[in-house]
Amino acid sequence: MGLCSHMFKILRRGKYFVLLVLLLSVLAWIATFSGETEKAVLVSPATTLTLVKEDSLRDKVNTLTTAPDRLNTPPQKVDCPQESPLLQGAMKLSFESSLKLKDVENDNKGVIEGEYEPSDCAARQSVAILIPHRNRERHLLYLLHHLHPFLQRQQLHYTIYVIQQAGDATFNRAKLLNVGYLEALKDYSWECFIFHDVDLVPENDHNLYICDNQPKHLVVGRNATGYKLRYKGYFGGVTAMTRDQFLQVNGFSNTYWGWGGEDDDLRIRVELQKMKIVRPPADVARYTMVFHKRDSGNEINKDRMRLLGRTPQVWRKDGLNSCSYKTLSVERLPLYVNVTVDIGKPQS
Ligand code: UDH
Ligand code: MN
Repeated sequence: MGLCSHMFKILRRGKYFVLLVLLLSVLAWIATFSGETEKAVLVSPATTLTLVKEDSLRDKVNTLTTAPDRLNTPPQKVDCPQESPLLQGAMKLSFESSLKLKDVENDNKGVIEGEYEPSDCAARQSVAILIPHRNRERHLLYLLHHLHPFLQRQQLHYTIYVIQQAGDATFNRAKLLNVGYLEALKDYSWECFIFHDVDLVPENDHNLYICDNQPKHLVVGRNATGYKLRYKGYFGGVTAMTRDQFLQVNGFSNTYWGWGGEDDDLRIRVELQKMKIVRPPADVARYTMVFHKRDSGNEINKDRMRLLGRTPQVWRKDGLNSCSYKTLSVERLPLYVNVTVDIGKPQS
């Protein structure tokens, strides 16, 4: 009798145990099944198309290659090394008048719609290169020719954006760069922005196009100025700021029409935020400026000193938050995203 009741108890417990196992299996099955449906939705072509715009090349490739029946998460790439093994150091630059856009496209097959990322490691930063532009096609070609391989040797994930000012009103470099920042962020959540003159070509790939914890000025020297800083506090030509640093200073002022002042204005904004401009060593931060004369439509801005005097009072309301423009087209060309924009004209 004692033995019987003992057996009965074990059987009853066993029943609950079997029930529990069954319940757990059903839950596990549901979890797996819902995961599968989510993946299946991701690879449906229509959804992929809308997602692709927002994502990086890496995400695009992952999404497109995700097999519907795959259970595991995609394999993670290892981080690219702290220092790229592909760097070459100082280079002698040449600007061949026979160079064609097609040549540059053929040399950069890994670039798709201006975007590139290393195939074998995860880039340390995602960087948007913004180039203000009007009527400097030859300079743009030379820059693309040198900059694409340069950035690839640095193992970066990047896209080059060219912001074209439409019409023939006075040029406004700073406003174009604000537009570039706002438009690039519609594509991807870039963590770093490089504001880049079209005619400055970096000579040394140890000059890293990544952002620091302080705003970075990349042009210490250029051929035309004997490779010396133009003046103390100069913050023009090529600069690197994180998304957050640029937002914190409310971007560039929109009010500098014509040549000069807008880069000093940005320096004042940075200083008002108690940020400190950093620069790479002088032997690395060297550029060749493709020779040019002053452009018509970009005459010296005689009002720039007055504008600089009021920056501390107006920076909060003149900048990214007041940048009004009309995007006329966004063309995704093989080597860059071409944003053509109507930024208006100077008031009065
Ligand atoms: N830019 C254009 N188109 C223009 C004007 C300016 O694309 O019509 C852009 C371009 O990216 C350029 C940048 O704005 O690199 C800065 O303009 P800039 O190159 O004219 O400025 P920089 O300080 O030259 O280099 C000043 C005039 C040079 C006079 C030369 C006489 N020695
Ligand atoms: Mn120039």
